[in-house]
Amino acid sequence: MSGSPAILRASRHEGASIIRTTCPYCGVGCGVLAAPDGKGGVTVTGDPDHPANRGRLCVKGAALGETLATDGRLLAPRINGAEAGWDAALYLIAQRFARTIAMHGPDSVALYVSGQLLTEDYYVANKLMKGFIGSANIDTNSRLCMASSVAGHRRAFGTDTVPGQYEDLELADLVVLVGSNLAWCHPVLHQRLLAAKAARGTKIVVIDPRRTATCEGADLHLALAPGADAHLFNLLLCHLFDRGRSCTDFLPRLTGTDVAVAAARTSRAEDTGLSPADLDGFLALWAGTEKVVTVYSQGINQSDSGTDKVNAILNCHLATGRIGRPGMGPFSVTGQPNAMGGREVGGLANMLACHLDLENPAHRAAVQRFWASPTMAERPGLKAVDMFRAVEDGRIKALWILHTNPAVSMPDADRVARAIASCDFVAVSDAFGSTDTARLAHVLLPATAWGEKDGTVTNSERMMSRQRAFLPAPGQARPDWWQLAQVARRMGFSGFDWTSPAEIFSEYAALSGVAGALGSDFDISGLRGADYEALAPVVWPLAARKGGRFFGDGRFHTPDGRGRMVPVTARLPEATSAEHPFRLNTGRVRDQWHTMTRTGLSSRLSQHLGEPYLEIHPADAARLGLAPAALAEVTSPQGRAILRAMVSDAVAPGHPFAPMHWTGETAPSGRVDALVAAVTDLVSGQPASKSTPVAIRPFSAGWYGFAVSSHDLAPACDYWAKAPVVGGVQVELAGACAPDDWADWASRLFGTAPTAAVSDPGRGTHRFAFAQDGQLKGAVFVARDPVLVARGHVASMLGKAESGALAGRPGADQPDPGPTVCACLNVGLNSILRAIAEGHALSVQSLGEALGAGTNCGSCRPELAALIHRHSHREAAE
Ligand SMILES: Nc1nc2c(c(=O)[nH]1)N[C@H]1C(S)=C(S)[C@@H](COP(=O)(O)OP(=O)(O)OC[C@H]3O[C@@H](n4cnc5c(=O)[nH]c(N)nc54)[C@H](O)[C@@H]3O)O[C@H]1N2
Ligand SMILES: Nc1nc2c(c(=O)[nH]1)N[C@H]1C(S)=C(S)[C@@H](COP(=O)(O)OP(=O)(O)OC[C@H]3O[C@@H](n4cnc5c(=O)[nH]c(N)nc54)[C@H](O)[C@@H]3O)O[C@H]1N2
Ligand code: SF4
Ligand SMILES: [Mo]
Repeated sequence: MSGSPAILRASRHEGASIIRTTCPYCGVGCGVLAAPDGKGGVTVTGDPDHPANRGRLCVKGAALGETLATDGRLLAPRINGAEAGWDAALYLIAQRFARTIAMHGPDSVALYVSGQLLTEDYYVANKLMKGFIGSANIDTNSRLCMASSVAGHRRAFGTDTVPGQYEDLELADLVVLVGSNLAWCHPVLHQRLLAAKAARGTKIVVIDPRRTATCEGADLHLALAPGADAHLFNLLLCHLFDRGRSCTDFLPRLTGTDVAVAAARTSRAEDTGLSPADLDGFLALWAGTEKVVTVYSQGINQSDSGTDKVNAILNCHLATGRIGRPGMGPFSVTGQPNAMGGREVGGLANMLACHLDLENPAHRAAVQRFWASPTMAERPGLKAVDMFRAVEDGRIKALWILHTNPAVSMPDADRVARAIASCDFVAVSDAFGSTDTARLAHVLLPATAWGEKDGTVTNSERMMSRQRAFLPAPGQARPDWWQLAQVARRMGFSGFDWTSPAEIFSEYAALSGVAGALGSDFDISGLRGADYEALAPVVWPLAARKGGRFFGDGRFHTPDGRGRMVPVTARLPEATSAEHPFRLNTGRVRDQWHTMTRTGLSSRLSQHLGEPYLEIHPADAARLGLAPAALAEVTSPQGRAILRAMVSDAVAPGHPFAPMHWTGETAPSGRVDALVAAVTDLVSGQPASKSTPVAIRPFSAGWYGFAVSSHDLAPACDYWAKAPVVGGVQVELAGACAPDDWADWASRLFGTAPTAAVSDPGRGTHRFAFAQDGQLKGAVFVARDPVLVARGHVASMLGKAESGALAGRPGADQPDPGPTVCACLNVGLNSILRAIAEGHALSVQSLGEALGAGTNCGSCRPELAALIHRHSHREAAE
């Protein structure tokens, strides 16, 4: 890999420096150039020299500069809500941990960490817990994310090793995307795939019960029955053997072939829910294409049989020898920016560092010697769901949560929040002090965030890249590694004296050399003496002879060196019940990141899908009497949520979808994990976040409202959802019972009396404006049905002349652009539909030429294609 300078002397910004760093969002791991303007602002562009993205960024990466303001940041440590010094806060954590361990043993404390920690942070957390506290009660949100892939890899390969590289998607003739919404969740990798398709005609198959934006670029969408993936890949395995498509040269490199095929024979075509034509077409295509990559993600991992599903996929690649060679292989794409780094470092409760085995005494002894540690964890610790159960029942009495928001993102989230609230002692490290989890902490530690901290991350293709600081730490914020090391030192442990991430990285690289000598594939000791500051993106294994791929030579990391075929008896998820007849699927939207603490700060990113919603099939909606844009009340045995109904045939009847992003801060009744059952995979402990049985009925709203305000609002009603707009916030509102006096209600909402009002009590509509010196500061619209106003237009009037605001829509000379589709160039749905209707847009390219839509980052191009597809057809049909 050629060395590119870490700091580019300015060309575009006179006198300023441009820093090379890596995007803090998804596992694609795009290189970023950050150009600070010296006044707190930063211009962010894609790094043309980074091999992962070659200059491209998706809309989240492109909007990074809009999320760096320090308003709302946690700037000083707090103890029980009161500001405190670092020393007091660190001492308190060390004392509470030490005391709890002395009284109740090492397993009475726990760390819950994150795949967004940098490798150096992760290394310190793991060393502290496993080597010095002597318990493996350290688990990570990667348990909710990658655990089934980790377990599947270890069963098949002997280690958790991802065989392939991104370029395999460009070299393949067939790419199968299983349970992956690549267009929204790994957008730059998706763009690379589409470019390869345009260049060489790559066939793309999407396997997802839901029609997603990813289906737009695909040749075939298999809307299989929820959870039927192992049946499908079992049928494929049988087909491969029955048609003589297995690889006779590779089979001797494998064990367990016969039992795997015998188990696969129990799967039936009808279990997949696919038509015979679609099923046969897929089997023939996969079997007949040598260069095939099967990409999979949360539709596979987040299942109560996720590990088996992973192995059902791996079995097909092993049986054909289509693994670890250019353009071939199974490819589990990681979600978080350092999910892979955390796996390398051994961040999970059942792993040791550097792909070593926690349960292997020789491995433990070697690591203990290297760390010169007093004690070592000898058995796996509690996995995330069990860890919070242990917090709930008091087995864990002191907990430290870093860089994750479990009160929102864990299944059965209300119960998890109650468990955290009931714990004797909780410390939380976060960049923000108001998250749902931070609000439950006794000690709150301010963390430096992206742009302020230094370290390394590893992306989905095992490429390690540097994240570099280009902004000063705000207030007293400190990096996570420093916080962990300081507590370790205060607990009396030695070996935590680093003064920089570079020193930690060097120690880690040295440890990987010890692991390498024990046979581990993760050996980056060659990077030990490297210039950390200038470290260019590098893929391991470092030895070039492997070409960056594993297993193509038929050598695996199992004791006998052979790959293992795993017998998979496929089963479908538990049936739904009469009481909870719908199966709730959950996941992500294009422009938000998880619990929205950062993407939720950008008004641009909040325009695309800015409110919690339930995507539900028209037949279900009709049967339930649920009108489009009405509110749905969703209940499960775990909890309740209220979500906006998005009626759409993209989902199957009985199988609605809801995004996971909203929180107590943004939409308290839109927290989807309050509904999700904490059912886990027996092997991996990963929760099944995509298949909770729920009941749905219309929320009987007595009124609906919509407000904009230049200051933050704290509504008190059954439903509200907040999103930032330029110069303020917009809030959707609803309640079961209408207040007696709307003017009084509006005054309380805004903390001041309205300056203009238009009411029609007969029709139940009320509109209030709030102005100061003639400038609009706020407005609220109330109606008996979902409020029909041009939201973007009303929001854009904030700070402008008050007159006309209560009309709720632009004058006749200004057409309403409608909800945003292209967030970069701010192009709305209505404008796009008009261009299509007027015949200006027969392709994504001509739409771009006409309106600019889709011409910047390209994240919205699949949606533009879908709109053209649907609406030009409709025009033609009408
Ligand atoms: N915009 C955005 N991008 C992100 C993130 C984000 O928050 N926002 N988060 C990152 C993280 S941490 C992760 S883990 C990744 C996740 O990336 P993905 O896994 O691609 O995203 P999800 O939306 O969770 O789920 C993928 C798909 O699985 C489908 N699915 C559900 N059940 C089944 C099933 O039984 N079988 C099959 N075949 N499919 C099923 C869902 O319909 C959904 O479309 O995204 C990363 N990228
Ligand atoms: N229903 C459902 N639930 C899911 C999923 C799903 O598909 N469906 N997906 C699961 C998956 S795959 C994942 S990965 C999880 C993600 O879930 P979480 O990890 O809980 O989500 P984030 O919002 O990314 O949380 C990161 C936290 O770290 C804080 N932070 C930002 N920068 C820093 C920093 O530098 N240091 C520290 N200490 N803190 C910082 C942020 O403010 C935020 O509070 O959600 C899981 N939950
Ligand atoms: S695809 Fe987007 S979110 Fe993912 S790393 Fe690249 S710029 Fe960041
Ligand atoms: Mo994830």
